Amino acid sequence: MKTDVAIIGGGPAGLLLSQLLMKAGISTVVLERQSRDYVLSRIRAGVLESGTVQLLQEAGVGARMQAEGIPHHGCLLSSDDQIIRIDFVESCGKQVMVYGQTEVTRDLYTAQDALGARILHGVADVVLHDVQSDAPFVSFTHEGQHQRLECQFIAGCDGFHGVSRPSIPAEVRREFEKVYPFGWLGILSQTPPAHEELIYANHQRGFALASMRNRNLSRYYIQVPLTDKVEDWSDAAFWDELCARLPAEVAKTLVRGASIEKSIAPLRSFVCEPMQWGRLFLCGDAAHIVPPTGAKGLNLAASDVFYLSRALKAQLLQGDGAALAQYGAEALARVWQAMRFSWSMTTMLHQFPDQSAFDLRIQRVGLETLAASAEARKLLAESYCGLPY
Ligand code: FAS
Ligand code: PHB
Repeated sequence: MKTDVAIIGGGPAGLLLSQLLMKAGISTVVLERQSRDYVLSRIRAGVLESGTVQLLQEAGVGARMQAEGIPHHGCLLSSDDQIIRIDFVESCGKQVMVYGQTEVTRDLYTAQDALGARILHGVADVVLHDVQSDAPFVSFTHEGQHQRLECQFIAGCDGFHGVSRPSIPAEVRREFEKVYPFGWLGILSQTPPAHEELIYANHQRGFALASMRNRNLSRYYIQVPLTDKVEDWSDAAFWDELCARLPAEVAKTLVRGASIEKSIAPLRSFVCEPMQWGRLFLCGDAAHIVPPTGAKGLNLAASDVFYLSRALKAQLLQGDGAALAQYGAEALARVWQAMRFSWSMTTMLHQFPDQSAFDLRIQRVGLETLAASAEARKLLAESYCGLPY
């Protein structure tokens, strides 16, 4: 089997990269460990930056997003019953799109099928070979057959637990990590959202987030200790705790309902440098992880894909390798900005087990500064809506 670009991972990063490259006449093969149904069953991100929206439209997968997505011009931060609105349009002239990652992935699969993309599901034993040479290849098993995929370049889009990042030798990699001492318990319910905009709630009982997927599908999260298990939380207990943390005026009209999905996600900040090694290029969660407090995970995958697709097109269509040589440095500059923003939102809004009175006072001053300063709200809005590519 031969292709121009072998893509490991059929999540949003791998699929979007394949879509953009194929539309430019570059051949790809996507190797995905899970079934398509499994990939589409994962409930993850909910907010798209304007850059991500534009890239999806460039890829030809913007129609349903524009029809069913919900443009948001602001979000709320609350502390007990104090509410601060971040007006995106007034602060930075931008907006975000509320449209679930599951739907983005579904649209990408549909578009890839229409292009006749080669996406192999259920692959196993993926190994990257000779990535430092000019003839790398990937070996794997698929439907019981051992396969060899020869290619010019390999894109590692296989997420945090994939095989691509470890294919860069440990002595070459520099990894930066911060693990947070709590997780997010999230539920999906077929109920109208608690508010028309997202609410990020700082409360002495812990962080909470009121989000949504559409006007009758709500997504809620509460901070929980790492020792908690999903089975520890009945729906009733979740709703009670969520309402205890949201502003009273929101809690009293919040519509409860049965959870149709319930899961706990750990929170970490992680960056791997470099993001490229020889003819291997890491993209998305394979290279970095952010706590979801800043809604950056999926959006960073999109900006990586923007840089990598542009560089691969220059190399493969014009023989110009300059951008490809700079891919990792260019992507990392934006990754670290988003890393800092996600860390700052997480430390400002969560309760930490070992926090001191000083820490609590700093949190309070951070929120008071946002309430008092249009400049502070502008800085937050610019990062939340997405810094330029
Ligand atoms: P993905 O992990 O989505 O995709 C990688 C793909 O590679 C997977 O389909 C996997 O099956 C496949 N794969 C792995 N190993 C392989 C191998 N050896 N061979 C072949 N295939 C392999 N971001 C937000 O912005 N907001 C959120 O609220 C949010 N919530 C999240 C909740 C959870 C539980 C998780 C895990 C992440 C969340 N994220 C959130 C981040 C998430 O949206 C990621 O940023 C996004 O999925 C990144 O996309 P990819 O880089 O494509 O990685
Ligand atoms: C979500 O809707 O899942 C979501 C939205 C914003 C975040 C995190 C998660 O910051």
